[in-house]
Amino acid sequence: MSHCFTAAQQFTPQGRVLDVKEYGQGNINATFLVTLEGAAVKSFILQRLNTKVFPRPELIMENLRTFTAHLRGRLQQESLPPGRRWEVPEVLLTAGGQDHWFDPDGAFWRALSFIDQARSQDTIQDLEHAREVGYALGRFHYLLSDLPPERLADPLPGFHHLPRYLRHYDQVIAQGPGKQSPEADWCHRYVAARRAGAGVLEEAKAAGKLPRRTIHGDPKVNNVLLDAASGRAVALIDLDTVKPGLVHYDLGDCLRSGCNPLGEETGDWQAVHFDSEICRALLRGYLSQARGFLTSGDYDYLFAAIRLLPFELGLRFFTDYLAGNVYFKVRSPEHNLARALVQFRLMESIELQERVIRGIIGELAGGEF
Ligand code: ADP
Ligand code: GN1
Ligand code: MG
Repeated sequence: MSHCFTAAQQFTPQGRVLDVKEYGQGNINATFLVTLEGAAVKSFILQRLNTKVFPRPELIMENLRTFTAHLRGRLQQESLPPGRRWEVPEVLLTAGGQDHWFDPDGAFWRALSFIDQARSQDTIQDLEHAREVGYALGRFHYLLSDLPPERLADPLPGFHHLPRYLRHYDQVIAQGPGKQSPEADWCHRYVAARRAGAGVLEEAKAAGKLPRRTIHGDPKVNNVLLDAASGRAVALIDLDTVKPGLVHYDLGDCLRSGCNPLGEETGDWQAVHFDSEICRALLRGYLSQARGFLTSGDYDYLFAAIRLLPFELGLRFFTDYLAGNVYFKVRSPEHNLARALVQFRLMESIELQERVIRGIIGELAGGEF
């Protein structure tokens, strides 16, 4: 919490900071809700970016400027059906007109407008919620589908590049025998059995079969805000990983988060499963917005993405566990191992349901709603 109050004051042009409290469940950055008194706007979001993960936070701010301006331009041209709203967080400035503030310890702080009358949930509550999460991702991709990805910088090189994560894992295990337990041994065997074929998305990208587009990078369920009254999706937040990539990374990530009813933090990893009905509803919501810009090649790689994104995240958690928990925030030394087991189990469940999931993709690709 150190410096958070002073940081909040930097982004407060009017009124007085009444309260600063920790907010959200993020694994990387620190998020705070600031409450003001005597100001027209009563709250805003304050974040300290993790500069070990994002060594060039200025690139994140530059990207935010570029794509939020694009989104606003598009939103002015588009009308939404009655009862729907769609919001984009705004970057707040300091008194000196800067989009960030360095505290005396050198930490990087920035502030965003608060999206009001909205809530976020860690897991999907029902099929209507699943559809809204898919809608939010589809809408985000749709609104950015005409922003050339090369206009964005890359604040996190290698993000979602599975062959690179495998190389990093190999480097970590080459450093010594590491931690041993039945669970860790199971994870090592798991990775060994599945690493062949893990490059399929990257190979398709390199061969020009899948286009680079502007993507979100981290569309897990709790990054979709829902209107507090109607439950309709109103925003996709957590925008630090918006950059050039494959929509497959986003779809795979959104589905691995949404279709795991026990959630990625469950301690009961053996009970984890992939819910194919949630998958169907989420994809329907997505395609209601995205059908117009997807190619048939995009559909061809969808199952691979659904299967590989939990593998990627499981591998990232497991490698971080082996490396001493240097990337993700943890509550105990074994936390990343527990998270890895959840993702690996989820992937197994996807493999067991391959026929069903491919059937859903086929139905929806064919326009059956
Ligand atoms: P993290 O990278 O730590 O996940 P997020 O940007 O997702 O950080 O913020 C954490 C939580 O704070 C979100 O899940 C959401 O509940 C809330 N939040 C973040 N930004 C906003 C915003 N602009 N308006 C309203 N709530 C927000
Ligand atoms: C991290 O910051 P947060 O919690 O939204 C991670 C994502 C993972 C996610 C898993 C920059 O996201 O890639 O999918 O944890 N973000 C980064 O919960 O690595
Ligand atoms: Mg988040």
